[in-house]
Amino acid sequence: MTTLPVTTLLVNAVGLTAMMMIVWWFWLWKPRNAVGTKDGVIDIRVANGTYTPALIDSPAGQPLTLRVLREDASPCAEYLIIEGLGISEPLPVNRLHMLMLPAMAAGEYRFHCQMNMYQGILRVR
Ligand SMILES: [Cu+2]
Repeated sequence: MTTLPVTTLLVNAVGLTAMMMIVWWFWLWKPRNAVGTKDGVIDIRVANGTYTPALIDSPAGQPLTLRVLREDASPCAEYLIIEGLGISEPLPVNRLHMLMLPAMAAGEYRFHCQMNMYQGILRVR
């Protein structure tokens, strides 16, 4: 019986951990701490790989204005895509960007960057 060198085991452990983190980030991650809209407006900050807030509650049948401030200049954060609404919006860097959404039917609308790194959920109910 041969014993694996410690370095091989270490490399495998690091690789496995990285894979688990990728799975968690892309498929298992769910935002917590929902933030409600105020008078049909919500401020969203785009920085450090996350939208803040990433979970937004908005009343059904009411238009919503997203006031988005993208602080992350990396191309990853360039587009804000909202599923189910057909929105793919380029975001300027360090400039407040208004995005008007029409009155929406109740449901969950995922939003994310074009690479799915930044993720969030808009809950309309
Ligand atoms: Cu991205």
